[in-house]
Amino acid sequence: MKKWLLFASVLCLVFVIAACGSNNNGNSEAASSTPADVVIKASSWEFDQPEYHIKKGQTLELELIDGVHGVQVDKTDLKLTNNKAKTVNLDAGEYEINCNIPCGGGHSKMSAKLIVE
Ligand SMILES: [Cu+2]
Repeated sequence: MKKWLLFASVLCLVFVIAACGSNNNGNSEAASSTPADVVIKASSWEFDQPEYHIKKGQTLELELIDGVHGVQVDKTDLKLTNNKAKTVNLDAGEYEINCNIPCGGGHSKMSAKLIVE
């Protein structure tokens, strides 16, 4: 009888662990099932690349590594918030991107270039 109880407990534990594991997998699959064409990774206080190249009609996404940041494409109404891909329908050219969320000491240094091809 005790053996059954132990077996049942272990089985429960396995289910709990499996459920946690599949939840995590579900999340990462959801994120990677619609990958943006270009991802800007932001941390405090820099973007991961000095410039990003994108073709008109492709999608652009902001990924936060640490801190809370946003992206504003200068002189346009294109803004990005965390993990929400947007289609870039800007004319070809060079645009400046800045962080648009006051994020602390290095906020004003957070800029990069977006080159639309
Ligand atoms: Cu900022």
